[in-house]
Amino acid sequence: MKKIPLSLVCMIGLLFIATVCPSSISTCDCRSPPTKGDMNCDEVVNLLDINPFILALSNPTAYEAAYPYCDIMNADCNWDDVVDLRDINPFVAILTAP
Ligand SMILES: [Ca+2]
Ligand SMILES: [Ca+2]
Repeated sequence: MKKIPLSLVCMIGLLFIATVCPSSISTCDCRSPPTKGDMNCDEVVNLLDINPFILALSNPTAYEAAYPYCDIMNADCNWDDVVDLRDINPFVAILTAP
């Protein structure tokens, strides 16, 4: 995935957790851009994402309470705009990708 410079993303107001944006830019409102499978928003997909992924599928409200700065749509690993059981296999594929 192509990375967009943080300063650009902040300027167009799309993004990011406010604390990572330069203080001179006030339009950040901000969630991290989607990284499919990154369910705890640490910008990597690894074993630590399994439990939050399961939580997102089984109890979206609890997921959003536990990870308020994460986008639950990171669990939409098959890109069909729905978080459901069909995302499990693509999630596993992302998790196990070299
Ligand atoms: Ca993660
Ligand atoms: Ca999906």
